[in-house]
Amino acid sequence: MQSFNHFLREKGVSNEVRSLLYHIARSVKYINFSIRAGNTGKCESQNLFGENQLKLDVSADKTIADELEKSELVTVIASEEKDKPEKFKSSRGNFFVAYDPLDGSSLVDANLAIGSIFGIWENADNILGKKVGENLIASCYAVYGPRITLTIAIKDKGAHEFELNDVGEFILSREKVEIENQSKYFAPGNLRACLNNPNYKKWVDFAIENKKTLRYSGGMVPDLHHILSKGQGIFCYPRDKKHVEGKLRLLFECAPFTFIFQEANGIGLNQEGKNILDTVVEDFHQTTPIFIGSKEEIQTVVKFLRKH
Ligand code: P6P
Repeated sequence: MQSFNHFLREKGVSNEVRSLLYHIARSVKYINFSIRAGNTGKCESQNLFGENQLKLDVSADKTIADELEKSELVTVIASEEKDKPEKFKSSRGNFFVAYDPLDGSSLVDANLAIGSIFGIWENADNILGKKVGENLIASCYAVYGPRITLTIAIKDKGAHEFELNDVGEFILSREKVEIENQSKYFAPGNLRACLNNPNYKKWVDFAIENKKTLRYSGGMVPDLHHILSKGQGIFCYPRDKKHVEGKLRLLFECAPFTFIFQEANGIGLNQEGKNILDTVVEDFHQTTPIFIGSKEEIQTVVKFLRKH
């Protein structure tokens, strides 16, 4: 059973990135404790998107920010729960970390799995105006479900899953996660888009006619983790009248997951069929439609949306 740090060292991951991931893993452990402690009440506050914040959202956000500051490797952080990025005073590194502290937190009261998402850029100098994939060197996400897992992808070193054991260590549970080109599962998010986009409806009908199995919980993290766990799947969240540029956030959700999926031979495209990681960052909170999963299947979906 390989420990998190031992495995990453063997993979040749730098001391700095390993140390930063260690602090992220520690924040995941603390967040898991607060979820299990049942602190799921609502705050009075709302985030930038007008979404009610749970006490858990705010505490998870603070837990992560504190751990990133303690690492002394991060210069700038951006959180889905904060209106603006924050600069740390003292840091001996120059990493930029964007994170969604508790994605899908509204599902907590239904006792469904939720997660945290992290992207790590090696150069914190202005990310605005650059392609989101430029300097993105690692991404990871935690699933707070029946098991607590942390899946980590490092540039050109693959994606690997670690599971929290009963003594609080993350131990390697799946090395080199791979996604096949075909899939029997599909996760058609934002079905409302079928009302003003007949091509999306055509693709959903095509998936049903091809007997694909629906797997959609409403939580991006468990829904995408399902694809990586089964090694196949299609997750879509197209634009619609309410979400003209999609709902899911480029920096906090779509870029980190596209990075992870690419390291697992999957693909993440926008509604024009372009790689999500080629999207130019214009605003820290910008959103994008996303189609992510098994390569051939995702290319089929995007063709449906563009051609029919
Ligand atoms: P809808 C959760 O609020 C979230 O941000 C993602 O985790 C999830 O994939 C999406 O929104 C679900 O959106 O429109 O189905 O509620």
